[in-house]
Amino acid sequence: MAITIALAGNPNSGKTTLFNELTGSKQHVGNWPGVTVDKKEGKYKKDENVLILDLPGTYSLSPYSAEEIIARDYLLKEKPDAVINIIDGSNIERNLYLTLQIAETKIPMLVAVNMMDEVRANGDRIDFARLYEETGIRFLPIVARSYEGVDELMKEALKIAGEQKKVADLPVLDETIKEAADRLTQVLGLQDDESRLWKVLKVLEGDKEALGELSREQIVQAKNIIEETENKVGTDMEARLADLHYKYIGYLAASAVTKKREEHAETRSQRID
Ligand code: GDP
Ligand code: MG
Ligand code: K
Repeated sequence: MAITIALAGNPNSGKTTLFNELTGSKQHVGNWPGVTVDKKEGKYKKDENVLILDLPGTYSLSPYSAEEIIARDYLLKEKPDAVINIIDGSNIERNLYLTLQIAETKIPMLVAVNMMDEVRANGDRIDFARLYEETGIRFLPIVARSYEGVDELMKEALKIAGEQKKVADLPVLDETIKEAADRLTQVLGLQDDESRLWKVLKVLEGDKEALGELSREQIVQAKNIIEETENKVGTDMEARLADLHYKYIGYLAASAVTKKREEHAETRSQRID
């Protein structure tokens, strides 16, 4: 039986470079907009029972752009056996937002921290053991462009795909939002649903697609919970949830990343081959 591994990441994180290496494809890696909107799949060159899928590059799994909708629908409806979330190691904070979103889908995942050549050249340090300790998710260093770490990455990806070990809830929410999430879980009857956290957070955010799946009665009750919680926290729910996610990301980065020169975050976007 075939195993499917999806590659998900921000634009320019190196997904296509990794995809081409894994599938042996000689295809040119382009950077122009829209190049990865097509769903690309290929067989893992070292095991033809493994299918590799290159998802469109996205910064989140919101239902706003075509890329986000493709990536999100694929992860939630077709469900790969595992996700390799590839992130740019020289820009960890920005990339971790998508990581948290994928973690909330509960699909077995690991994180490939790419561009380690640049991280090293910048003199930055990443504490991989700490990232694992904090999240229970494996973070593995790679240099996709020169195949460094790629075999180890695939070995681990196939292991987690085989074990089907779900990602645990990360300590992102505060008590007030947790209480709202628990109440909403009851209202939606989601106690034993493995996508509970994802669904509840999306409804709390007012995500159109998630709301579209509720009955009218559930929408009324959800809106009540949202309104009461917004009154308690004094800000709208979408902003509060974004804040909590960024706060956790800030904490993770502060715990595990040591930057030698801060200015690199800015010059990095102008990187030229
Ligand atoms: P995608 O948008 O996620 O598909 O990213 P690409 O695979 O197109 O890569 C974006 C850019 O980063 C390209 O110029 C790649 O050559 C470059 N790149 C990919 N992997 C690495 C790496 O490990 N180190 C460095 N320095 N550059 C890389
Ligand atoms: Mg690409
Ligand atoms: K580059």
